Amino acid sequence: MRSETAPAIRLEEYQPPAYRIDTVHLDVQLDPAATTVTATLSLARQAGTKAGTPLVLDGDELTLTGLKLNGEELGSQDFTASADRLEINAPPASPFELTITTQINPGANTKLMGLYRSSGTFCTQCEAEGFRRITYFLDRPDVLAVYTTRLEAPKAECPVLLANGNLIETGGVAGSDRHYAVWHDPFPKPAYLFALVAGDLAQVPDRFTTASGRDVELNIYVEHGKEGLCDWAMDSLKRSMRWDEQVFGREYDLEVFNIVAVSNFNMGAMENKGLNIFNDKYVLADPDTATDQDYANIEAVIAHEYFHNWTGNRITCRDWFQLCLKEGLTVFRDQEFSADMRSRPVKRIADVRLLKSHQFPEDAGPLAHPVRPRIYHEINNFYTATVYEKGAEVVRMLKTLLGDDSFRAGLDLYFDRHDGQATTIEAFLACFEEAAAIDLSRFALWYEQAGTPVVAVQSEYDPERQTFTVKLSQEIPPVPGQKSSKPAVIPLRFGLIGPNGEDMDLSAPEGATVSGDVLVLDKAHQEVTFRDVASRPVLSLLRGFSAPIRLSQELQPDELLFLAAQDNDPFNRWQAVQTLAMQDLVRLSSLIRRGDSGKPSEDVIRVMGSVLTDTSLDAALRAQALTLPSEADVAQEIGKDVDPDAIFAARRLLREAIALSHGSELLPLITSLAPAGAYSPDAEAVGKRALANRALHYYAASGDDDAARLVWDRFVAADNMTDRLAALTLLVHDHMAQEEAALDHYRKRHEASSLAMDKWFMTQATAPGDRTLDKVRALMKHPLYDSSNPNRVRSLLQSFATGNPTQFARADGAGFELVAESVLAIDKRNPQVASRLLTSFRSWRALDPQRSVLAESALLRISSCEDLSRDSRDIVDRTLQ
Ligand code: 0A1
Ligand code: ZN
Repeated sequence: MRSETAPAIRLEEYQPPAYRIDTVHLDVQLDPAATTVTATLSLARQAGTKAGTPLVLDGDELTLTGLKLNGEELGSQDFTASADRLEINAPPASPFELTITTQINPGANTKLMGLYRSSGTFCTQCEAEGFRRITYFLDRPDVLAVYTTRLEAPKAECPVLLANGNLIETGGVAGSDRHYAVWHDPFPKPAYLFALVAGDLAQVPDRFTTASGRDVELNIYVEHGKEGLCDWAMDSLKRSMRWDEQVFGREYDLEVFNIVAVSNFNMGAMENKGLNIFNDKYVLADPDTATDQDYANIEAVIAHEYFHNWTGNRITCRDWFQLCLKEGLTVFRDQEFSADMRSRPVKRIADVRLLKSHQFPEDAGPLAHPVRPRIYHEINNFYTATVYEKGAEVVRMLKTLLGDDSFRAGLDLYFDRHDGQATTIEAFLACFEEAAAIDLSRFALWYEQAGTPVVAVQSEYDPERQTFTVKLSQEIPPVPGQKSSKPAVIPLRFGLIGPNGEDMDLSAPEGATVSGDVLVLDKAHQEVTFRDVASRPVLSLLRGFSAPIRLSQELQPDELLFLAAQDNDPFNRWQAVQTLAMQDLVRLSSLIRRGDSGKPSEDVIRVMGSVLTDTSLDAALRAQALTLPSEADVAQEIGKDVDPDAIFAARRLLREAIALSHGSELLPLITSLAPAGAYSPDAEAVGKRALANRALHYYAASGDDDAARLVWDRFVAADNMTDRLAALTLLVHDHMAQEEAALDHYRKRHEASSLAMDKWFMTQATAPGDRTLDKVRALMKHPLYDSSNPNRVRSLLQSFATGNPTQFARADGAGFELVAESVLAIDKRNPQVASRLLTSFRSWRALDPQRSVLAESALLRISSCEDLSRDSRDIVDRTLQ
């Protein structure tokens, strides 16, 4: 029999909790196989709850071993208990105390939710619903309590004992080898922010003085021997703390801020109050094992988790439908932080690339959902690019519409008014409405409607009347479960560029609200007329990607070339280069599909040449412009009847043509750009390495011996992981003669570093060519492959499924089969990792008929599994619907 779909939870059915929990005292006796948790909860009926209303607490795989009410053992007639529920039939009318004892087995917890062990360290993950795997509780974000946590464990095995808040007591347990620590967190919090860590870890200490002069102790805890890999994370933390004070006026509020890095973690990191737990991939770095991208990710994730202290912890979500309230806002904040730390345009390009490659396909496929969903079956499946990345775009649009000052005033009001509360998107928006005296009821549609709006643009210049008219229309393509949609409020940043390349000075146009350089499109169709326009301008629209939309703008090739060379907005300049390349790749793929041999456009080759040689441009920006749209980007643009082999061949053709035409410009870029001095992850050095490696990527396309030798030499001589991995990727993905030698060389050098070896698995899993599938199967048997480690599974299988379109979507279906088999195997251990992997099928309907039939049969095979987890059941049901 097929496993059941979990019941639907609906936003409209939200009910406040019947009981409050004011304080929680936890006593945790740590033991790998039998940990005892005694939770003492002080409870009270909420106003409006009838006396005698049963108290129903959530549980998940729990064993109840004791239960007292106001200190008295409860009789079996007074409650019912099962692994996932504890009901007290008739609680007292006045406030009461419940003492619950449970026994759990952290060593057997392979789901990595609740209390589990990662390489011998006890740690927890409670978001979204993991606390109920530790004790019975009202495990919902609108129940806020003050926690005191006492941890006890053998001192030799667990010298480090950590929980949320401030440390208030430590000591030895008389007559035993055990010791204890008591932590108190004065800030009321929901259970999902609870955390504890216990183990034998090294401590990397530091300090921070807040703006108001309070001294905060900072610590990063890591496995022994990894202390030297924490400098960048610590530096990022201190910069985040200062930046949040300066830019948002937010100060840290406890005496200590602890970070723990663990090697087994389902997601990136977790913002538990005062005790952030991280996937070690977002903490550990040195130049030899971490790339520039890793350094940037660490900076961003450290900042993200730290910023949650205000946006998420001090102010949390009323229910899980409001997840974007904390996530969208916090992603926006971390994006702004990174933009301030580095080049703003380059950061914006990277964020938009991520949005388009992850969120746009989600929004265009069967897993589409609004930024604030209205229904879910399994909340773990809603930690999505839509909630996070599109959620951040919505906050960014709010800032664009309101202007910097009103936006800040609205946020200040939000922090003042809702501190200590669990709240909603409505309450958030109300703060901006009040601060800016503006009606945001139409804007709020961004939270309600799924799908990416398509904005069509046509323009006309009338030389006689000196008018420039822009016709705009918007539409959201059909989305599952959303039959119709209303026009959204879309801020379009723009400029009209005159023949001299300068933005024209314009007076307010007719037909739309324009403030500064932002035009607000808020109707299905709108016509905007600019007067006194002396000559035909080129319209640069959606500057800085001011809204998460698809633009359908019929620009002539000469206009695109003009924008690529002249636009004052660096983002749109990059976008123009990308659009030119994209148009050519779409054209070439369709020719190749028909069996013709296409010839790349001279225009594109020329533009790429001018980017290569334009030293007035930032190196990082040049590297971004020279990066062709990915295979997945092109597939998305084509939209239906996709043949990944044709797209691959088109990209290869264009890459070779660029290499052939600009061979002489490439070599100097490769050799002369090495930043001087010791490795540094600063923006300038990163930009230089990116450009040199991009040039190498083209240079290698010639396939000749000189090129192969240069790539190998750079691989061997590299003094940092960025250059080493760039060269290794070329050797392996271009199947150069020294492919195997390079993989061996790398393995020997990095065998001891799990994070570096993840890259080794990933490089092989993403290699094009028919041999990859067998290679991936062989790597699954490699001694270093570990199916219980989420990072390792992601580095091999997730990167195969999402980063290797021609092999995942092989025309014989073997790629789909491999991923389906893996989903089924992993699902038994770790449903969250399995269901994530399963989302790689989300664009299956866009494939050509032969491939989509094979993808469907792999999905049906998963669906027919009898004991699928609710996580995977939810994804497979929605993907097939
Ligand atoms: N709140 C974290 C993300 C997170 C979500 C769920 C997790 O376990 C299932 C873990 C982390 C963040 O936004 O960083
Ligand atoms: Zn977050």
